[in-house]
Amino acid sequence: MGLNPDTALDAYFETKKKIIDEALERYLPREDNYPPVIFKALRYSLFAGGKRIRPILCLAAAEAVGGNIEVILPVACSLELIHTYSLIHDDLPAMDDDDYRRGRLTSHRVFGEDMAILAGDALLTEAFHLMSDRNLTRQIASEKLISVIHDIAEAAGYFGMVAGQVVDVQSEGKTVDSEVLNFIHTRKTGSMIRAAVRAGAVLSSAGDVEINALASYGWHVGLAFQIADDILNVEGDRGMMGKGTGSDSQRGKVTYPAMMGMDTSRKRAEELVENAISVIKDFDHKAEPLRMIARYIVQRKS
Ligand code: GRG
Repeated sequence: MGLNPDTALDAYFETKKKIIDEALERYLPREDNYPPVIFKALRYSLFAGGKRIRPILCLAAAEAVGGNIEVILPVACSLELIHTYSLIHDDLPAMDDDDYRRGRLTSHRVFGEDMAILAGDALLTEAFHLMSDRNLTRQIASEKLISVIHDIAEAAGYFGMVAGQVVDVQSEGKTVDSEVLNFIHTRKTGSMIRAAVRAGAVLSSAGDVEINALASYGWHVGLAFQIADDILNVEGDRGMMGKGTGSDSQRGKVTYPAMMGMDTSRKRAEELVENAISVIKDFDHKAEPLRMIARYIVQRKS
């Protein structure tokens, strides 16, 4: 009997999310540390109901090559710390100026701009602290761990997520070509997703062919993820998304639907997902979660 893909994926997400949430809870200092406001602020955003897609992809890539997910949990969780920092800063008045995220007031609306900036800074810094923790360096060969930390730093930094964000901000209200659009999407969102998948493979001692295939899978689903995000910003359900829709068009953001229309955007996202599945076609049943996640990325409602 075949598995019902929706039920199988829901169960997979639920199991992995629990593992990640419990690990984050263990790694992050409690709110009664001094000064409490910073711990309150970073926990407020970190435990606000995010989907945990980046750490889940990291663990799914590890499983696809027979890796041990317990060992790599700190790296998977670090990806969520970096992601949460980027959302806090992205919501600031100087950036997207959003009041709601994940159905709750944004960090700066609750803790003030100063604390929101610092909570983002603390999360970004803690990610690298956690990835270089002695417990991890004892269990993973240092050249593999350093290669992953290096790749994640590049994906988050001025050649990755920050570069995408800079061009995104600078392009608001302007007419740009598809090269600029793809630069924004592949850097702002795609680079961290690709790095998440690659990290799971490298830390599980995959061979070069497998690592390259999984990194390519990550690149394809990363771009598809941002196109799906653009589509949801136009026609998503406000309740399910936990934030308002239509903000991209109000701000004159460079998006797939604005540049190519809905139908072409949907087709492009589906094509990327098919390509992602195709580059891992030689992997066995252990890569099934990666295939399901790729399909979910364009069908998701939040
Ligand atoms: C350095 C000041 C400063 C700011 C940096 C780099 C940056 C700000 C922002 C990154 C850009 C960004 C937020 C891209 C959006 C990516 C995206 C699709 C976010 C939504 O991700 P989901 O759907 O969110 O995984 P959840 O809520 O599920 O975690």
